[in-house]
Amino acid sequence: MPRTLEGGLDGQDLTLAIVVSRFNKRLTERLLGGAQEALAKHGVDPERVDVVHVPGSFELPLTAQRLAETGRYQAVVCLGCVVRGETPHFDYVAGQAASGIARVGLDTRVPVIFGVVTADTLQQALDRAGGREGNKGFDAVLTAIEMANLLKKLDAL
Ligand code: INI
Repeated sequence: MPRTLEGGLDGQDLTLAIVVSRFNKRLTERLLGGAQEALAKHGVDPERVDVVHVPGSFELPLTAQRLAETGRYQAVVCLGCVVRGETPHFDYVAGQAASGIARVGLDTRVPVIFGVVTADTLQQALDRAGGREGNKGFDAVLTAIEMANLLKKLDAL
């Protein structure tokens, strides 16, 4: 029988960081609210969570890198919102945020979670930030918990 390895969603004993962008604050506040809901639902001690605010999504990777390098956190969650209709910078900001976040995870070996809403319209963004399509901040925290637990197991192999 092959063995199966999975992280699970028990957040006890995890220390996490959340980096949240202030750009599109109306939306990112909702993502942060969803993230906090998921932390509480899955037993993460609020005393073991640090929330760091940055100006925009472009600043998420560098900040996540510094946090991951401390060795203090089992995962870092990045929250932001980039709306295509609102900015000619969309491809630069969203692309750099996505590739930077992926690189920081690989370079530091700490799960760095992409909780950035990239949407074509404001309505689409609202739908994904606590509207009819759920809350990407909530989902990002679930991913962080699962990956932190999974990597703990892989470290013990
Ligand atoms: N930052 C975002 O998080 N979302 C955006 O939609 C956005 N727009 O529209 O440009 C945005 N720009 C700011 C950027 O993230 C940086 O803070 C800025 O360029 C300074 O480095």
